[in-house]
Amino acid sequence: MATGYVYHEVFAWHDTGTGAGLFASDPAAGVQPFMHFENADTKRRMHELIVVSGLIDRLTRLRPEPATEEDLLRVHTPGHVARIREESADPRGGDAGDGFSPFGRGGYEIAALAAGGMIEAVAAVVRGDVDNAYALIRPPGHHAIPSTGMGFCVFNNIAIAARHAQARLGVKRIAVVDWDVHHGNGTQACFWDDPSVLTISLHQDNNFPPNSGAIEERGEGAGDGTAINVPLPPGSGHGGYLHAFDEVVMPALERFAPDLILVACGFDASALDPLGAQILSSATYREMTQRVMRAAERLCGGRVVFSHEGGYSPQYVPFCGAAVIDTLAGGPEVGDPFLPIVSGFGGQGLKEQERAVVAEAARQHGLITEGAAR
Ligand code: 3YP
Ligand code: ZN
Repeated sequence: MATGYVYHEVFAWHDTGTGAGLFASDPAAGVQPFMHFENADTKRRMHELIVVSGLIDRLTRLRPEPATEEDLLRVHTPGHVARIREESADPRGGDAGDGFSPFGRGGYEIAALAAGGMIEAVAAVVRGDVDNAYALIRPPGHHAIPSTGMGFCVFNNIAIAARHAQARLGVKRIAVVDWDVHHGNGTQACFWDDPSVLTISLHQDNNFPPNSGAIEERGEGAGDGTAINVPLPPGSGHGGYLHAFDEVVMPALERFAPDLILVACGFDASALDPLGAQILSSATYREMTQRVMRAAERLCGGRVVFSHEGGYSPQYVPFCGAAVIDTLAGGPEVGDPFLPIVSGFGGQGLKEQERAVVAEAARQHGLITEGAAR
């Protein structure tokens, strides 16, 4: 049992500036400078916990190489890649595309290294060097569409790694499970009409992007039915998310029969996150990881690769992230001091409105399970 791990210190040098969370400061409008939500702290602190807890000694360290232009262009338009490269050369930096995804000078190289980190994690698993892998990369990727970045994402790391795997590593069918609290719109768009890639997004109903990720979004043409969306109501917890796994994610994976599973692993559905309104604990992330591993073992020789996405609690992301990687590496060995508090929050049980959304998503995709039939 070997688990690959990608991290590079330069990921913390991706400079999102001193805005007020989302916006540039603007004293005249009363907007004080502070830190961008997507600053280095959550990821750097997660890496430090992985080292200090000793979890690092159970992992196989993988070295990221920058994604090549050829890799980027399998997913993104030449215009997008060129614009990011040009703005990245400007000492003032630029923006990934929507005005609240700033990057500093050299942002192109760091974003290319993030995508390349995910490529290396996938390649190590496909080569059989490791059984599974976690890419702790920054900037994130799941909102980036072919023509632009958005939502703090510059390049779509998962889509780039998936296309690399298909073009270079002989992988055919790929399933993406996205449990970031925001809709995985970019990944969905990259494979919208492509039946070789299944995208499943569990997200908070209509959070970000606006009006994105409805149950009715299901892919088109040859890809009809290969995009699955489960927009869970705010306040969803342990019971709601695991129910979505049992009734939608697991049967959908089983039916699709992928050769490789990728996870868009955000931690912004945690109870302590400033950008989400869900209440997950590290125990939920542990159990979702176990379920994905079980599906991968049944369907594709255990081949599963995690790509870090959002998650904005500097205190809690490290423990949720360590729980996922610990599980991939055969744990439980790493603890979570927040768990007694967070797992005791009201609303962790499955609620009727969550059951209804999950049932509707399962119905939309013809996924009838024992649980639903009861
Ligand atoms: C982008 C702008 C407002 C919410 C924000 C979401 C970024 C994220 O974590 N996406 O997964
Ligand atoms: Zn997110």
